Amino acid sequence: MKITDAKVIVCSPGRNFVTLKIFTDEGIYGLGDATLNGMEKAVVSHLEEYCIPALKGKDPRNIEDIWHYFYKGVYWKRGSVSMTAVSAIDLALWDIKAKVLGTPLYNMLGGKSRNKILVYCHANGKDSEETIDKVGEKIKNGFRAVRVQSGIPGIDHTYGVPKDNKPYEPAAKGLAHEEYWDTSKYLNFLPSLFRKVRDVYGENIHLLHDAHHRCTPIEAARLAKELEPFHLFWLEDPVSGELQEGLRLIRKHSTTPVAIGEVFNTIYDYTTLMTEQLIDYIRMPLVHGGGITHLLKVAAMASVYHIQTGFHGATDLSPVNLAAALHFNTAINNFGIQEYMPHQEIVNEVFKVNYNFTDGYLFIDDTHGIGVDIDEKKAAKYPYEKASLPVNRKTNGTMFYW
Ligand code: CS2
Ligand code: MG
Repeated sequence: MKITDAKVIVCSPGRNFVTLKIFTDEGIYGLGDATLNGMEKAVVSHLEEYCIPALKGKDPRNIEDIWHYFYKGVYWKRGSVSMTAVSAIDLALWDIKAKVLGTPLYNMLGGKSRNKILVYCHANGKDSEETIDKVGEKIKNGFRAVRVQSGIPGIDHTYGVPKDNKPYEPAAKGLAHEEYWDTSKYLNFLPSLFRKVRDVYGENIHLLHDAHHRCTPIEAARLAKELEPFHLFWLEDPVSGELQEGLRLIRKHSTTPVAIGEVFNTIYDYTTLMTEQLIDYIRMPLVHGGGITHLLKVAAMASVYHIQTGFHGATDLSPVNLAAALHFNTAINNFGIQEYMPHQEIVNEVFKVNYNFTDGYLFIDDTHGIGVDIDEKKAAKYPYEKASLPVNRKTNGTMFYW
């Protein structure tokens, strides 16, 4: 079997997506998500200039060898752009192999460890009151786990809260706009929000929160300690992950579970975090973390340290990634939870999906392969529009993490 060609489909049904389509001489093709929010064209160029020419002629069944060809074979390795390209190739090859063998992808990953995938949704409001109402709405919709984000008194606009009633999409058209941040206002506000949420809804709902890389280790330790009484399912990205040993301080002060890594792209980003048991969930998604081939290795190493998966699943990860994640989550033993920000309806005009949400869980069907297809004609109706993630400054003007 040979790869005859591949192409990159860029479209923007409500937001930008990048999809790799690999063709073979047996008429079977595979899809991979190559979307990197705000940097889409960098991945397109990497795939078209460097990867696709090298893919042609290879046997698509040799997934492990091709993975290492594009990892070990590349001198300037790692990083979000190149690893998103590697991930897209990997997803497409697993899609092809499962289609050739006439089976849904999960059967190639060990078969079913579960029949349904626990998911968490987002509840966000401009203030505590609106946020608490939104949590109630999500519970009524059947969700058993809710990520809680709120506007913060004294900060004009912050991460995770839409500026208007439109679906939350952090990337805005054109160049990056600037947002402003005040960590002390955030730290002084957040525990009171979770106290109110617990007072209203009690303990029988999983609550999560995303600190979005914005604390120093000691600030994160304070936050995790003060959130401890509210029994969060996890506190996400408490610090920026570059300094893995920075998370030691959080562990010293709190039993609040920690999730990190949606911006990571290889197992090497996790080695200290895992071996020193500084985290409880891995967030690194298939689309940015080396695909199925690499995440199988990451999840296996995580299982040694009682660490579970909690894959990133925001709307800027396409239905191809989400479906592949559901196959992965179906099969592995140390699955934890899956983020589920439903894509806008318009996205389903372009991507034909094989999953559905019921009563707090996602269910995937037995379509062969990953099970998602893309309608190229419909995709062409929604051309790419440059969009950028915000940049963030502290209120004293200092550039900071967004
Ligand atoms: C967030 C993301 O879902 C999350 O946990 O961190 O929404 C993130 O801000 C976006 O994916 C960035 O593109
Ligand atoms: Mg996050």
